[in-house]
Amino acid sequence: MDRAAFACSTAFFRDYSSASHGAVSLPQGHVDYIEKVESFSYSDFFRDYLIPNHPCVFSAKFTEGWGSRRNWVTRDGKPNFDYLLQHFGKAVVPVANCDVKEYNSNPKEQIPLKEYISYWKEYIKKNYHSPRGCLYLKDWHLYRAFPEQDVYTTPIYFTSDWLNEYWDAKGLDDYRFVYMGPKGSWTPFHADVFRSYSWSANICGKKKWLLYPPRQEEYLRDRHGNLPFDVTAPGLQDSSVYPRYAQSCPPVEIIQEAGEIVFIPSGWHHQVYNLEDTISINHNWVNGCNVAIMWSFLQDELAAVQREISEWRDTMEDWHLQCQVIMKSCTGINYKEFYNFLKVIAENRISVLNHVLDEEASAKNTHRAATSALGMLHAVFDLKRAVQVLTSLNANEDFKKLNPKSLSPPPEALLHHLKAAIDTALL
Ligand SMILES: O=C(O)CCC(=O)C(=O)O
Ligand SMILES: [Fe+2]
Repeated sequence: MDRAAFACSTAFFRDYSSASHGAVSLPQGHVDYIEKVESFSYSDFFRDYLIPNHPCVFSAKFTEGWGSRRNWVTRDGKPNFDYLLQHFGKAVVPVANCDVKEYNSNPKEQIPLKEYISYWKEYIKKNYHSPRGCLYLKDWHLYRAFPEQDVYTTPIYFTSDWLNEYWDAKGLDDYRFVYMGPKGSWTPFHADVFRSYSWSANICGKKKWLLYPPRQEEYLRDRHGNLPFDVTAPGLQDSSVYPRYAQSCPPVEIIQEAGEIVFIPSGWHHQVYNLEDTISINHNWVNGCNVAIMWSFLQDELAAVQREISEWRDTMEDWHLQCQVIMKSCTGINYKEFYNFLKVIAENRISVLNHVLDEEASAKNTHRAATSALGMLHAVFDLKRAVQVLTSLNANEDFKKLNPKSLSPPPEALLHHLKAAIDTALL
């Protein structure tokens, strides 16, 4: 991370001890547009969007230097199929069929990119029709498959990213994706994995986003408590099926043009349309600002599993463990892994602090000492937020049932270690 970008305010990371949890009062339909790169610092983003959990749109100036914007797009702003074929043709990519509903999603298959691009060309030629339906390439881990390609660099605003830091270290997964789809392809109503933030940049094309602030989705549930697949479906007007729909506010609407980046806050449900042939790059990420939202989501997920198998609670000896197994397979993470996630991030931050303190001790000039201090503030902020969530996790009755003392290190010892590191850093 470019430490100079934290230069705005040294008090910055200390002043947000209570997470906002997404209580939002946006002026109806208004989303800020960030025009200029030079006058928008990391601190501005942190204060005005990350902490309050508000969406915003970055102008195309923020993606101007990206290789994908130069190479993946033709002069007339369309996807450059030849370039994509040449560089990635052999890749096998996940493709969803937008015309078919399977539970609350679209069925997916894996096909070679080469095949997807021939389909896409043919689809355009046949005036956006195909017997195969409207296919949308989504959630392709392009960066993981082609890390050496000059595609994009993550803007500094999105680089405090615990999710990818943790899963990169495990070497198994990441949350960095490419989407490509013809005009008319779309993503059904959802909130992102673990209630993470998302940023999404259009390499070419145009998207329409419909966003609902946290808790608005409660008005969109049907009488069984299920969320809609398509929030624009006329069926939502039927109050015998969607009893609270009349009380819901209209969504915040964003039209995102080529080159622009949309910031989707934590826990905001959304539905997305490609208004033209569109390619986008997106990351999901969690950091000290929304990790409490992730933790509260995980508690809701466990409660849902517990309700689901409540009838076996008294007869199954390892019922609590079974709930964790099911949670892991449905949600992608369980309580022990969440503990490990917080531990890995917190230990990484302690290494930063130790490194900074060593550097400071040997710093020969004030400039070096000052930049060290800025990196340190962010590390201390992260540590404080990790301590808050770990404290809540450690006090949680379901977590206590999982024999936490057997964890390495046990939570009490880890918390003690982290608090001592914070105190030393602030001395
Ligand atoms: O672009 C899309 O179709 C969906 C993207 C999305 O849901 C996200 O970035 O969170
Ligand atoms: Fe999303």
